[in-house]
Amino acid sequence: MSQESQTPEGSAAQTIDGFHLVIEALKLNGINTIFGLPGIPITDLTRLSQAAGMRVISFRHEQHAGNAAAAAGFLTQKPGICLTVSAPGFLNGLTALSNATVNCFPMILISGSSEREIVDLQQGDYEEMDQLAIAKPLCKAAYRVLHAQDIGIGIARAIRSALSGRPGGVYLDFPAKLFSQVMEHTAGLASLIQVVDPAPKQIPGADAVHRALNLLKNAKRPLIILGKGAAYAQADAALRALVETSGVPYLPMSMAKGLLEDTHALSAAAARSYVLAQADVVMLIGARLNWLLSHGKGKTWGESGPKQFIQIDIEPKEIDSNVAIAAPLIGDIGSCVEAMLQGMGPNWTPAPKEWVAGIAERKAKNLSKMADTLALNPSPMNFHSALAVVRSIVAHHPDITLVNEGANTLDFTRSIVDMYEPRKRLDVGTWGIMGIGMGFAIAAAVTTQKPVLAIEGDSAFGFSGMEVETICRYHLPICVVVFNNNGVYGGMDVNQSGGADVAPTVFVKGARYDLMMQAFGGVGLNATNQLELKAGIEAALASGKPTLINAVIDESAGTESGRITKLNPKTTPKAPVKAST
Ligand code: ADP
Ligand code: TZD
Repeated sequence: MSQESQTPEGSAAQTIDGFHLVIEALKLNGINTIFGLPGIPITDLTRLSQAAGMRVISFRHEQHAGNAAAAAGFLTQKPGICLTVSAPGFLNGLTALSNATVNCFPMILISGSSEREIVDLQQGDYEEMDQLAIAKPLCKAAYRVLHAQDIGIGIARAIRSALSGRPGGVYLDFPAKLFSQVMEHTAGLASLIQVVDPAPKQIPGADAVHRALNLLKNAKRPLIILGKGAAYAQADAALRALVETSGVPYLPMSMAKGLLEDTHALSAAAARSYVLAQADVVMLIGARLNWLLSHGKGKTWGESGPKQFIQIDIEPKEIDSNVAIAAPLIGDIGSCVEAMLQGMGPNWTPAPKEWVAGIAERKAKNLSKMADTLALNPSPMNFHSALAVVRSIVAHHPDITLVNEGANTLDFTRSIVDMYEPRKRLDVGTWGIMGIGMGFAIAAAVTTQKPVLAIEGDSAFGFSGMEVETICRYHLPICVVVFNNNGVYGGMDVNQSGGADVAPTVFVKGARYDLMMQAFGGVGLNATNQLELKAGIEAALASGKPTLINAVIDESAGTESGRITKLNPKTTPKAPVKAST
């Protein structure tokens, strides 16, 4: 780790270089995993990090390394690290950094960069790019370190920026020259910083708690909405106590599923439209009123009369972003929920019985309808019949992580597959982005060391499919199930020009994604019915071997854009249009 060099006086002195300062700074802050892709100028950083005892997961494309870092940040409350080369590698990682920031996941993208003097004069260096300037608007904070003695400060700033307040993505720019700079060993180590209390508790004001409790107390039809901020906060016991003490029905947003088991009596997920339309007081906990909640207004929310909102969030600017928030509670979710519980005391009157009973009635009706559909066993499989298998497997293995992307594959999985434990569902998040699949799955396998099941649309899988090699290389217990319906949303679209090319949404029919996993020594299976699918997933969970199951799904089963069809601008010509010649 250290090397000898000659001091000006000629005596030997121990030195430490930039590479080792970076490694020691990360380790000092409890960061022991790097997701990245080697190349100039960071190849030695990956190699030396491994030599220093860190886990280095080397990917085939930086976007997936970045997604893995983001998911690791979400799961562990420590910023996930993504390490890339300059210009193109940096840009590949930037999509993930930006996505992490939008999702409020803490991560740090560390990219090597070319020489400042040449970049700033635009003299055409190897992979020349002003990376810092490009990263700045797309993440929470961005810093560049030019001198070895500032590596400790740079990494400390990055960690604190990623974790404090609303979590997010941070960019750290390390020009190539930094790595070979040396410092005297003791001074070098002394320059590193162990960040103290990077995500300090933020206690809400007593008046704000009082205001929120008053609103909740007087509600006739109260509703709690749990978002992925609540999952991130790891205040699981307090959240359960709040729901159960208040007796208020709750809706989990996608990645908050499992904070309380989806089978909980107070879950209103199976009566979502009803509760959103009917509730009179809505308490948002770590959830934003963005497009996923129809911005808190309009038909979804009933238009029957003004609702009043309580919002728990760490970011003050989030309040009143879409509609008026009657009772904002600014603070970390753990502290806010504890304060609410304390204010409620032991004699709190639970939510009105009629409201809870009305929801239970609707839930029962909807769930029995769903059970009828899930009981069907069509050939070929459709989304429901394939997911009936997944649903039952997750019920028997509640501790596996479920990664999920696609359109129909996403929407149906979210509503059909119950989750039972916190932070076990990772998906496309706030942007609805395709390509998170393998990166998130790898992060979950590496951080939880438990099996992961990735339920992937065939289009969605394609974005990160090459990472099956990474999965095989690190022997990760990941079972990927590709819902293969021959295209984006389905395989039935036709070329409206009548030309020879297939329609833009159609893929090669009958493709065998399972062979991709076999190519790298993993298990590949083709499943054409429920029994084969069930046997394949169960074998994968039992063996822990990297597995890819090509689940053949009826190509006409999906709808375009899944459940967000209304966001899709569309004109459908009545008859095929002849191509102009
Ligand atoms: P969802 O998509 O599940 O509805 P969002 O990503 O829209 O969730 O919202 C997450 C919210 O949680 C963000 O507004 C973020 O500021 C907030 N948040 C994240 N971590 C915490 C925390 N520890 N305490 C309070 N709020 C948090
Ligand atoms: N590119 C990126 C990065 N994100 C996106 N969301 C899209 C493109 C557009 N898109 C969707 O919103 S869903 C989807 C795309 C391409 C794939 C849907 O097809 P699928 O799933 O095969 O994954 P289903 O289950 O067959 O619908």
